Parts: sequence; structure tokens; C-alpha cells
Amino acid sequence: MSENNATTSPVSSYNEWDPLEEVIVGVMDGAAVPEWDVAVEATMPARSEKLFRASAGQAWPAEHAAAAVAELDGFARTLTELGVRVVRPDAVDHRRPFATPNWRSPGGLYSAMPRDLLLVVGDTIIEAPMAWRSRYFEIDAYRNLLTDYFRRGARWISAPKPQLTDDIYDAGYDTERPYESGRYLTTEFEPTFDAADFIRCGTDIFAQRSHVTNQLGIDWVARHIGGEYTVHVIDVTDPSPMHIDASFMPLAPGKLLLNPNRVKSVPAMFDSWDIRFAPDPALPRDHELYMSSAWVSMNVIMLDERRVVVEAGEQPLIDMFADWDMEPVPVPFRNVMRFGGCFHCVTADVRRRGTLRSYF
Ligand code: DAV
Repeated sequence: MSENNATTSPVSSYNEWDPLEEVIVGVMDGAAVPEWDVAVEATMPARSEKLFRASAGQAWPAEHAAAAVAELDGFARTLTELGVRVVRPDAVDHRRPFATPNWRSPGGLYSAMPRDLLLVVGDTIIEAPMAWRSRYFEIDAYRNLLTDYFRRGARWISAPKPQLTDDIYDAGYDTERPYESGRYLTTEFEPTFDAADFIRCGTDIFAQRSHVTNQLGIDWVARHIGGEYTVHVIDVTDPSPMHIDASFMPLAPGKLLLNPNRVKSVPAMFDSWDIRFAPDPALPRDHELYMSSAWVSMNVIMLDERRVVVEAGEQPLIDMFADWDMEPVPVPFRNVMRFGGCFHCVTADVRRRGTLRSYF
């Protein structure tokens, strides 16, 4: 990962806050309800079981999906107006059954959350070996984009494709305190991780052990991104951990946003940083979220060190950012939030203008 290539590669991003020049924004088209299996049960709200069991491999409730499509398009337009180049994945049909020699799935999931799948470190795009069977071929929606970036000079690698046989799932995982007991859904049978369990601060990258990211997955990333990087594991006490970006969000040099319920302590290296806890989400309690908690409110994306895209109804968070010497850019996204993520999840950095450095 030489700096030399990073200056000529179309892909180059080292942190969450250098000026954003190009970004992938997900699409909801072709999205399917995932099968309710042990991996989905471990990470999804119990209230979703009925819908998932009834509709696996089929379309999501049409009105909510259509509203999410409109919000994603609106977000993409806002980014374009602000001078960011936006690219979108292909509208792959995820409502098709598929199988490996070991198992079958009635369908896929979606192409809405590229952050879950694609880890960009410098000039390299890494395809994550995701632990959900329904996400096994999710990469297909991005192949045209990735092949194009590769042609133009990016590095492109995939972590070893996992088998996802029953050996990777611990049926006795801890449903209340996996962090305290160390019993997560995923065993150490083979490396698995979601890209969204990692968050980048230049030469330091922070990760969480989660139900979908095991220690072998973290080790794989640490060993493959090269000696100039250090991967630190953060203690996150989320009862159903999946993705670090609604828990631990470095926003800019010296600014760290934390989920007050999930992160009790951070490494001493943050001693000189200004650390703030996100306010309670503003979503009405009866707003139906199929795939996450309301804490996706803090799943924001930085356009540069000051400008932050934040959900338009999250007034307490907007006020906090304004008070923190930041410039909130409010965008309506409550219907996208139903599907498990907000602005950070639905994007994957392609290029931010900056270089590799340490912030500690
Ligand atoms: O709060 O349920 C959401 C992480 C974003 N994919 C939560 C975690």
C-alpha cells in the first residue's frame, strides 16, 4: 500500500473526515427480506421475526421500501450538489434463491449498505467475508464498480470466502452479555468480519468483536493491511453487536462520539481527545425499525472535518454538533433507517483528499 499508488489510484481514503470527493451510495432496488436464521436472530430486533419468517426472499413492505428509495436518491442529490461525486451499485435482484454445497438461502438481502461489505484502507478495497448467509453474494452488485476502480489503478482484494457451515455459529451464544462472557454468535472456525466493524483514523484502525466479526477476522485485517497500521479492539458492551458505527464514531481529529449505553471506556490514546456521548435518539418509539436499534441516529457521515450529514429529525444531535463547532447538514432519512443504517452505513468511501498519518 505505497503512498505512491495512493496518489494515482481512484481509490484513496484513510480516515472518516478528510474532504470527501467520491462515495458509493447504496440502493434499495431489488432488496429482499433475509431468512430468519441463527445469525439474523442474534443481531436483529425480535419484533422482526414474524415478518422475516413470512417473507424471506421476498420484497419488503412496499410503502416503506419506496420511501427509502426516495430518501436515498435525495441524499445522493444533496451530496452531488455539495460537490461530491456519487456512484451507485447495480440494482441486483436479491429475491432469488441460491445455494453452496453446504446450505441454501431463499434469497439475499440488499445493496443498500456498502459500508457493511467494503473496507477501504488507503488505495485498497477489501471485500469482507460476511457471516450472514443471505449476504454471501452481496458483492455482485458492486462488481462493475470495483472492476472499473481496479482498471484505473486501485487495489482490490477479497478476504478468504468463508464456508459458513454450522461450525461458524455457536448455538449457545450469549444473548444478554456476549462481551462479558466472550460467547458471540460466531466461533473461531474461520475468519469472518463485516467491514462496518472497523473504523479508520489514519494509521490507527478501531474494531469491535461482534456477532459477525470474530477474532480471526480482526487478525486477518490487521495482518493484511500492512505494517504501517495498528488495529485496536474497542470494548463495546452491546448485547447484539453488529457494526461499530452506531457505538464508536471518531468524527474528526480530536473528536470522538460515543454511544452512552455501549462504550464505557476507550483506550488511553484518546486522553487528549474531546469525547462526547450521543443524545438519546429522537425517533418516535412506534417508528418501525426492522433491522437495528434507534441508535443509528449517530450513524453520521463527515464531508470534511466540520460538515456532518445528520438525520433531519434528530434535533438533539444536530444541536450537539452545532455546539461542537461543527456544521450539521440535515437530510431526511427516517425511512432508510428502518432498514438497518443511516448515512455511514449506506455509503462507502472511495476517495477523500488527504494522506496517511497518525492522529495520536
Ligand atoms: O444500534 O442496532 C446498528 C449498526 C448499523 N448497521 C444498532 C446497530
